[in-house]
Amino acid sequence: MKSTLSILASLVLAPCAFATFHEMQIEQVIGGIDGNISAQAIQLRMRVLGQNLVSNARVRAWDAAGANPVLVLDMTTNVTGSAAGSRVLLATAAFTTAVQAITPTFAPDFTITTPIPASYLAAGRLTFESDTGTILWSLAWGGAAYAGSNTGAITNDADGNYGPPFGQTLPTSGRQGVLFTGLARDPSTTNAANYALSAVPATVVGNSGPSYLLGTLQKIVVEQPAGTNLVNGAASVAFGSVAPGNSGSKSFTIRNTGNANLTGLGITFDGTNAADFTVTASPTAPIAGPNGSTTFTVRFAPATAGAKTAALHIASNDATANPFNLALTGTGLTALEDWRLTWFGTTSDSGNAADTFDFDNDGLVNLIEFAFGLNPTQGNSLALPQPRLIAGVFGVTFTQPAGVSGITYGAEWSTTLAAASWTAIADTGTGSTHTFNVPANGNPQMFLRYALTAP
Ligand SMILES: [Ca+2]
Ligand SMILES: [Ca+2]
Ligand SMILES: [Ca+2]
Ligand SMILES: [Ca+2]
Repeated sequence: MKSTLSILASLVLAPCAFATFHEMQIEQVIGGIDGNISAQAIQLRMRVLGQNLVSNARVRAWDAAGANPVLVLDMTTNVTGSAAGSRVLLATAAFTTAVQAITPTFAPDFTITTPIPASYLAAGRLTFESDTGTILWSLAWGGAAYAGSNTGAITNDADGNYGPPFGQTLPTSGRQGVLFTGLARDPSTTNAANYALSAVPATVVGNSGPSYLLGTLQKIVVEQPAGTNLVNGAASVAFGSVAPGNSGSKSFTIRNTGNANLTGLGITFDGTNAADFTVTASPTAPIAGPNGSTTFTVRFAPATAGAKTAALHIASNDATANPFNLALTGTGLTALEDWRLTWFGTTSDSGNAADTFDFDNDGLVNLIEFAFGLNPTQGNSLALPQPRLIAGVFGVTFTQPAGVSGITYGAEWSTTLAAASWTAIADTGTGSTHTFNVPANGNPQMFLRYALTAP
């Protein structure tokens, strides 16, 4: 008789190899979505196999004093998945609607009809219990603001005390929850040590297995100008024409339309003329979602004249657009093109702006007007440096005007003006000073003409 009793006792105390519901964690609690506190979810997780008989269990919520329990849900059916680590997902209809907006196939295992009361969200407690009131897991939150009991059975916590509570309130304003950080098999030690805020967006899992995101992942959108979306890998941003020594800048907006933070921003350039483009105002990360934004500025300062191209790459943690790639174009103007643009509204060597055209009929073609810093729209031929005879030397000395470049100054002399009589004179000036001198050799008359070349 004595030996029979001892066999019965060992059967009761041994770990349950048959189906039950006791070894269960409250893995995650979400108190609301985007401030909607009617959108709540509670995710349970089986510590060992065979904990699927949850019809024998219920979940209750308690206020900050550990009083006024509310029956959140009394499960009256079981779930089928019974492997270790299987989840049981309880969610309100509003929560289901919110997740279905992202993933239409989402459905929880049980629908909560009595959410955790609003006044319990700052500090309170949730208990996973048997239908007869044995507390099998406890999660209290609110830190010192929760003043109630933390005790329960020793089934899942060696000392039967789940306190101290998790240190923060239940998150309700975003898309995250309070999450058990241990493994499925792990017991409770304390709520303060075992729980943390989940990633954003949170992931929920039901008994059938699939994971559902409680929102969208970070998503980079790049705008230029603000409000105009650029297509990754296809968009090209034109910086236009920039005069020598000048620069042009454009501001870009980076927006995050996902729920998770956009981080890891980095901007690089490559391509033929990458050195002509620089970031002068950097973006600020992380960019909170949805619809957080930052800006950065790119400066185009061409070192030389001509068409310029480069590629801009924006690195981020966006899994589908990393890096985000844009083409950049611009044109570096020559001093002469910039001068044409100033006086004639065009950069091209044609029409009124043609190098060989004398727009103001003062005898000086446009190229001469440019080379000597004259006004091409106003007669001023006498402003041209005039040759002089000094101590038997005929010639001219002048300083090249500031801002004039790309011109090779030359001069020729003649005593007759006859076409074949012109002789080139060497430029003996230095730097921006040009000197063209030729011995007079007693000639009764001498003429000097300028011979300029431009690229
Ligand atoms: Ca029940
Ligand atoms: Ca404990
Ligand atoms: Ca002229
Ligand atoms: Ca003129």
